[in-house]
Amino acid sequence: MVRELDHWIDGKSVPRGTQSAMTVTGPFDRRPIARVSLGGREHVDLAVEAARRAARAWGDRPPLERGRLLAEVARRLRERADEFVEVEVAETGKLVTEMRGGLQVAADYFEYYGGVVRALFGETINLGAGDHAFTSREPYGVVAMITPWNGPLTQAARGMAAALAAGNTVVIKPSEFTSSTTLMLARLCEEVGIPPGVVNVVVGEGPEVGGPLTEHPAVRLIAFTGSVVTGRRVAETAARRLVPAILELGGKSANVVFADADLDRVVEHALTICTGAGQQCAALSRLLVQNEIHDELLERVAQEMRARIPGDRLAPMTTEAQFDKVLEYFDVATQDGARLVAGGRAAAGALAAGRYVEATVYAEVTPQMRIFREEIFGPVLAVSRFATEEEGIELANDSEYGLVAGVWTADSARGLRVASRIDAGQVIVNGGRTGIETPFGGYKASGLGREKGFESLLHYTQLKTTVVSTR
Ligand code: TXE
Repeated sequence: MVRELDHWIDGKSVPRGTQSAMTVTGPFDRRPIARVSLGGREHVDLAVEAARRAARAWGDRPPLERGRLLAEVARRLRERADEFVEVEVAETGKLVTEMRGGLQVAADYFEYYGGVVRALFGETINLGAGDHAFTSREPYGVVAMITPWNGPLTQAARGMAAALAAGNTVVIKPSEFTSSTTLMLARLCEEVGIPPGVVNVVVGEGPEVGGPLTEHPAVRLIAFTGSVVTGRRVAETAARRLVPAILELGGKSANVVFADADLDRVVEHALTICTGAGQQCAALSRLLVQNEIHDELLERVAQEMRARIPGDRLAPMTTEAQFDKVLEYFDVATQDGARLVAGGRAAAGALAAGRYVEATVYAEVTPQMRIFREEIFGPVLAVSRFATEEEGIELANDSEYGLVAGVWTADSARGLRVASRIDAGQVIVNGGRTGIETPFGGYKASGLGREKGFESLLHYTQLKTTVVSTR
């Protein structure tokens, strides 16, 4: 079935009319799956205007009321899980099991922010008798959100839930390749009673929709998830307009494994590079291994990676451009002299109809090689070796990025010591579990600001200080 996707503005679907549309082909067999309206400035203007009109009333509602509506979004998302999962899998190529988990996470965001917004308080500041000073957290008004194609539903839910809980209204531009579940989510918000104009979706391509959206004078905050190149462009616009921007960009995250680590757990965790076929910003794509255990760990990881058969336990690349990009990196790795240990090719046979690549491992990867430095966004592990703790930390930090890092050691003092020295927004020691409660975001080129956790709610509000004379 080819889905027809139109904008959702002010509680209504905006028919395409004579407007042009783009055909999206699916990751499993490259057959057409959707026709997406190619929006432009006029749709952005309509959507932002609707969001601006809705902002005052929505921001004035008691947090309790907004929270209850968001909790209802969570409940209905779970109720309609199969439908959302099916559509998201068709567009992204994710494994059904992965997306079932993703659906729960999306619902959790609405539940969490719908509840925690009731604990969003200001402070009173003691200036002595005669003056009463207090702070309050106010919404910005219209928030622009731009999301990518690797986790369309969870990424939309993550920003929307926090922004809406805090009393903002939103205009979202999803990736042109994966717009369906964002549109479904916007309709669902309407169904539970969130007023028209509070959530708007404009579909289409980056420069034509994302550009005018970030430029729009009524947009007071921009939340962007995507590449560093586009993130920089968005940040430049935000700087010129003097509006804040939350940027969640890419990563080349290091997983640092010391000789005393529990290798069974390391192997299992290292395989998370295959989640979403490695198309995740948080992927631990550099495996840095202490010399003593290097050969053993490399062999064990490579063996498991070879067992990740594409189509069965490994998803395809979502877009054709991403498929081409990964294949290009296979050539780059060979030219740079990395040693191929597993994979390194597109999947052959019947799977060649889809955008499948093999789970891939390169060894003897050095900091001079491009696969050490550049985000591939595929199921590709770059393995390097180190001798001392100091060297491990240095290698981990030898990156333009700083989103996530892993540390594995039986020595908990060393775990904490190394975690404190690594330049990353989130460090996971011995496979510690993260949740929607744990703030997430980058150091260095991996971004600005934080998503998730209570911290995110603060980002979606601005602080006002009020001082009253009681003299
Ligand atoms: O990203 P873009 P692409 C990385 C990953 C991937 C690479 C390229 O390495 O291989 O980026 O992906 C919109 N103004 N990540 O090219 O272009 C676009 O329509 C405003 C990491 O797909 O950044 C989409 O909605 N918006 C990442 C969104 O930006 C513009 C997730 C992201 O697309 C725009 C995705 C413009 N001028 C890719 N141009 C992560 N952090 O998880 C495009 N867009």
